[in-house]
Amino acid sequence: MTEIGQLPYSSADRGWLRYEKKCSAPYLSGIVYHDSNLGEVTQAAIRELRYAISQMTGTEPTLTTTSVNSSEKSSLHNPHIRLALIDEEGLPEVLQTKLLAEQLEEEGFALKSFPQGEGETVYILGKTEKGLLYGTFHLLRILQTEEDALTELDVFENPKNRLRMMNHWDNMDGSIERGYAGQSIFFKDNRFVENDERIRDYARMMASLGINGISINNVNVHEVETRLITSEFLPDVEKVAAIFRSYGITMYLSVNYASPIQLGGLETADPLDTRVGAWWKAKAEEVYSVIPDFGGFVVKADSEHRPGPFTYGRTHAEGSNMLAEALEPYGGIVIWRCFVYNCLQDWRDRTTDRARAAYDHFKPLDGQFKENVILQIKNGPMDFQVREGVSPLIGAMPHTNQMLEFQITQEYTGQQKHLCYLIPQWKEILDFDTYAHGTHSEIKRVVSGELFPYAYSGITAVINVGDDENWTGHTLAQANLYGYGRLTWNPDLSEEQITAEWIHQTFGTEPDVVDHISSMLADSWEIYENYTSPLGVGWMVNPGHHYGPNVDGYEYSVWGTYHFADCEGIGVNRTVKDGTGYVGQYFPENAERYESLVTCPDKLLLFFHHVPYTHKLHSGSTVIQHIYDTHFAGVEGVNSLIQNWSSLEGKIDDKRYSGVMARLKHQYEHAKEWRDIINTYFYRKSGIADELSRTIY
Ligand code: GCV
Repeated sequence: MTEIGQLPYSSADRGWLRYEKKCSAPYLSGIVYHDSNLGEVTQAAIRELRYAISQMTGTEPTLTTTSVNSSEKSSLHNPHIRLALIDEEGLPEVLQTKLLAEQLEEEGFALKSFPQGEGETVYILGKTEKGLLYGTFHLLRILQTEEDALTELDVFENPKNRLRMMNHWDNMDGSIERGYAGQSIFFKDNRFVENDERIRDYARMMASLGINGISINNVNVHEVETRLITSEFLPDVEKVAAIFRSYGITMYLSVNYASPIQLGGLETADPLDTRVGAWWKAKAEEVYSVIPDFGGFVVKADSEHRPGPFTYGRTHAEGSNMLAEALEPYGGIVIWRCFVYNCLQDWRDRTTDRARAAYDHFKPLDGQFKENVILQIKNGPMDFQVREGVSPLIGAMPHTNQMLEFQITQEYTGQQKHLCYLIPQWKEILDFDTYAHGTHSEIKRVVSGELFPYAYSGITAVINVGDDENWTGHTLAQANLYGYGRLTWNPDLSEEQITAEWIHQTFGTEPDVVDHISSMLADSWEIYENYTSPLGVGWMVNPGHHYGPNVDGYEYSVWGTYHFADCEGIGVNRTVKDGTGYVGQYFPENAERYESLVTCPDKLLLFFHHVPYTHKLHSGSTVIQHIYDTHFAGVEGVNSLIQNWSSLEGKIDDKRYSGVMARLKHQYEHAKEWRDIINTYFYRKSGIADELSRTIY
């Protein structure tokens, strides 16, 4: 029998794969599989099942193949878990249904239970080995989360998104751009790490959520990372790719658009120069000779000083198509980021607007991209703010593949020192109706490829993981990673379900623990927004590292601000009537709503309008009073997070309890600093006193 191998790999925190809830269903005593399915992905599934069952029951399950000799056959008559492909010989007739054959997709799975011996046998069914892996993790999730899910299992799931990816911003020196949880798990001292145990654990965690693609290096590709696609590093990339491959995850790399110059000795990277195209074709051949199932390239071009086709007067369609041609023979794709803007633009000229940039650059190119190019679009037009409008580019290009980019790493949302649960934000974005094709043109339907017949589409995110023992710095920030993965599989899952699943698997099912952590997570985005970022104004952070309050902290020059506050008022006028015109990039239903002060939601008021401090909100409060009130409320909110968490002392292991508590205490002090700096600034700017006469300076 093939050696399946043992878990766990590393000594890091087990995240949501702890399997601490005890279970005793008879079928947990054995695992049965068919020899011919035993590829490495099925082995990963069996390894996980065996480990999880030992944790849950205290006993190792037996492993049996369906081709066993007669002496071992008896175990096939007892209840067990059986992994089976739907076209496998010997599958009970009742499972050979039309539904399964026709509706189960490549990565989908079904879980079915049938009476057998003194209990029930559970079938994990897939069309492919990946289906078996995802079905396995789903079964384990059910066992860890639901009270009485041990009998009559009848589950059928296909993923809603084809691409379910992670983007790392890891540098080969070991640092992580916008990383808040230690150093890279892939790189150290400009080489790959030698010990790959963390990578293996990470691959398991990601596969448990259905993630199927990873790009391991920063989109800002420096000199050393440019060499990842050379013989110097490709064998190492393949070693890591092999780990992910065994968990059904495909490897991608971020590449430097100027590679033909830096690596190839050409004097140009002009996409229309035949030497450049030929160089990339040869490079693709080399990459695929080492990594035959390589996914493709992620590209940040013409953005924040990165090279790109603009240097040669070429469009982004011309730039990306040239790369796509090189990858096409191997089935590879180009993931082309739309975060393209002029970071040195002069903000004193109030008709230019960074928010317009992605749409202005890309919308006119709709239909000009090759089929294996996908545009990767950040959820908002600015940059992962606490709150901003949704990118109007999403849904605006029916003839061009699109995917959505979220940021799990908390660059602007407290850097994993503050608690900020992002699932509610992402749900709002995914559920946002673009009206791109009538009503019900939600973002989730655009990026799942339901709305327009995209060849490729999906969701990706900048990951919040590093080599900290608990992966994410703040233990509760693991919930963002978990929830992100679950939403990429099924964006219709509710916030409540995701939260409950994560807590049950991570902290157990005791009602007190579940209630307190649920409410902490549910409240945390609003609390953070309250003391940092009123009414969609965003970005009042220190330039560079983006942590802590700095109301006028404009990134690229001394004279800019992101909010245009003066003694009369605040906010960016993005209207069509007399502003930057950005509002006009939305489909009419949304454009009309945002254009008018009467219908623009309070939460985005200052993102779309410049108004006097005395402007009355729909809530009845004035802008200035809202700023004061929310900043006081925000600090109170952090206090309530601390009270909630304190009540769990003794119910959570000391290590995780005290780690979280230390972060909450820091958050409380920092929230006070935010409150005082912002309130003082706006009191001085406006000269209007707080109606409640609280101390604000
Ligand atoms: C990787 C923001 C971040 C940068 C990041 C960039 C991007 O500007 O601050 O660190 O660079 O977004 O998404 O490319």
